Amino acid sequence: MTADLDARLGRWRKRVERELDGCLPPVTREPGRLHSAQRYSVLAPGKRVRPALVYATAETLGVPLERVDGAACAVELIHAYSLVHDDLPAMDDDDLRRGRPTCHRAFDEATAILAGDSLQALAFSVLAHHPHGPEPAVRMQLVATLADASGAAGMAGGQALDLAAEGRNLGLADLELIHALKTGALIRASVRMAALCAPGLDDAGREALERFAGAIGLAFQVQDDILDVEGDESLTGKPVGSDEARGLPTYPALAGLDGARRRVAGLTAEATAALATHGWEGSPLAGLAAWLLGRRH
Ligand code: GRG
Repeated sequence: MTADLDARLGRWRKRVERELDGCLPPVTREPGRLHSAQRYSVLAPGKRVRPALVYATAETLGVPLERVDGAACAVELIHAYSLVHDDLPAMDDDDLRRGRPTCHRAFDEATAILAGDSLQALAFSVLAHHPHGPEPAVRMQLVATLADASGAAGMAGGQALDLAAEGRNLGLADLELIHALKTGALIRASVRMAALCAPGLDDAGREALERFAGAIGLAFQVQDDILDVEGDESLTGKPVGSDEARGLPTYPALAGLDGARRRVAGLTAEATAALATHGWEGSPLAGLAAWLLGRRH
C-alpha cells in the first residue's frame, strides 16, 4: 500500500469513527444495556471498507466530506447490524467477531437482536437528520438507495438465499447472485450514495461508477472466499477453511482457487476500465479498489 493511501485510509477511518461515536446514544442514557451493545458492536475494530468507499468516491468527485458523513455512518451502521444478526444462533452461531466475543455472547441474545434492529433504524435516522447532509430531495434518494440495498432485494435477500443454499449444489451464476446481493449491494450503495451527493455528475459518470462498484462488490466477496482458503488466520480472524467446512457455497469450491483468482483479476480489470472512461484511474477510488482487492484480511 502506498503511504498516501495508507494515510487516507487512516483519516477516513478516524473520521467515520468520530461520526459514529457522535450519533450512537450514550451508555448513561436508558436503556443503557442496549446502548452499550450498540456501541460495543459498531465501535469494535473493523476495516470501515464501506465508509472508505463513500469518502473515496466523494474525494474523486470533489464532494466535501461533511456532505457525505451521514451516508458513511449510515452504511457502516447497516453493516454492523448485519454482522450482529449474522452471528446469532439462528444464523451462523459465531462466538467471535472482529477479534472479540460476538454481541450475543458479550450481552445476551435478546439484546443482540434489539441492538441489530436499533442500529438499522439509526442508520436511516442519521441519513434524515445529519446536520451537514445534502438537501431534502437528495436525502430521500439516499434513504431509498440504502433501504433497497439492505432489504429483501439486497443484503437481507442475499442472506436468505445463502442460508437456503447451505449444503446444496450451486452453480457459479447462483453463487454470484448471492454474493452480489449479500455483500455487493452495500458496496454498490456506498459508491452510489456518494455519487448522489455530487450535483454536477452526469449520467455517463454515474453509469461508470455503477459498473465500477458492481465489479468491486463481487470481487470483494470472491477475494473473501479466497482468503477463507489461503488466508492467514491471525489476519482474517477466522479459521482457514471455515466456510467450506460449514457447507457454505464458496467461489474456490466451485471454480477452483485459480478460477477464483482469475475472476478477481477480471473484475479488477473491469473496475479499472470503468474508472478510466472518466480519467479517474489515478483517483482515491482507484487506489482504494486496488488495496481492497489485494488485501490479506
Ligand atoms: C443478517 C440481514 C443479515 C445479513 C448478513 C454481511 C452479512 C449478511 C453477513 C456477514 C457474514 C459475511 C462473512 C459476509 C460476507 C461479507 C463480508 C466479507 C463481511 C465482512 O465485512 P468486512 O470484511 O468486515 O468489511 P469488518 O469487520 O472489517 O467490518
